[in-house]
Amino acid sequence: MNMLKVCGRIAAIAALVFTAVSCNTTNDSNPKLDLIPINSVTVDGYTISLESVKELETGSNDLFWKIEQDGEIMTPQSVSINPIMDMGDMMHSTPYNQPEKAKEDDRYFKNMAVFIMPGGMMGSWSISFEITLQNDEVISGEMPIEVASSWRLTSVRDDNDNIYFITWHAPKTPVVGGNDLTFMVHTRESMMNFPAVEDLEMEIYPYMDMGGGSGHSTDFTNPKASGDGLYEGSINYSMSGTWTTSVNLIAENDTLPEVVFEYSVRAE
Ligand SMILES: [Cu+2]
Repeated sequence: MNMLKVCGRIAAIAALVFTAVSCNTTNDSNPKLDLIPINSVTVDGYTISLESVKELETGSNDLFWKIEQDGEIMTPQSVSINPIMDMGDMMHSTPYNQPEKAKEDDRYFKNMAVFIMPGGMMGSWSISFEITLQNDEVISGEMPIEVASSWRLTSVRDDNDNIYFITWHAPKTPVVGGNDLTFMVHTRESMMNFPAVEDLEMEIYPYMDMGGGSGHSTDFTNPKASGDGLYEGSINYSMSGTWTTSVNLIAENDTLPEVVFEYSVRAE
């Protein structure tokens, strides 16, 4: 093969690769949203709907907000929320951020909330909202929600009784092979304020108990702080089945008591 042909071939491959990459980028910014309804309330003739990719549970949740009048979707100027758990003798909030226009689908506003307790016997959750429409009309109300218990949230306290809520943010469904691993860590400054903690060190250890006193770990990298309370590492699972991952937070050179996440890893 002469040099010209080789170069032509490389150019052709490069063009193909470039096209493939462009297509991927387009797809990634517009993934198909597969939402389920969580609840909806009607205020002053407007229907406010809360949707998510799954039933709400302890740990991190993406909340999608939609506002409709007579079946027509409205795009508000802003949506402001506040999740509250009413526990009878006290109320508290949870770590969350404010909704912004969803990149995935401009019919929705989207925010993240980490629910720190399940609803039920202990108390009930609701999200108060205030929505400013394009015509400056403000609609406000409350959205009652159910929050189920999950394995994705745990907490630990330091010697000074500061609490750290540790959320297993990703992978949502661990699978055999390489997984990007993301935790979130929040603390509690008051019952209504749960800021992200950005300056911790984190050490993890994934382990599979094979029974009979034997077990093994697998390849992993310790998560590192990447801002906004996120800690990013990886685990490459060698087998499907039940795994545990212990997490040690190191705050100001103090190693806090170990917490353990237990979950199943799917074959694919
Ligand atoms: Cu509570």
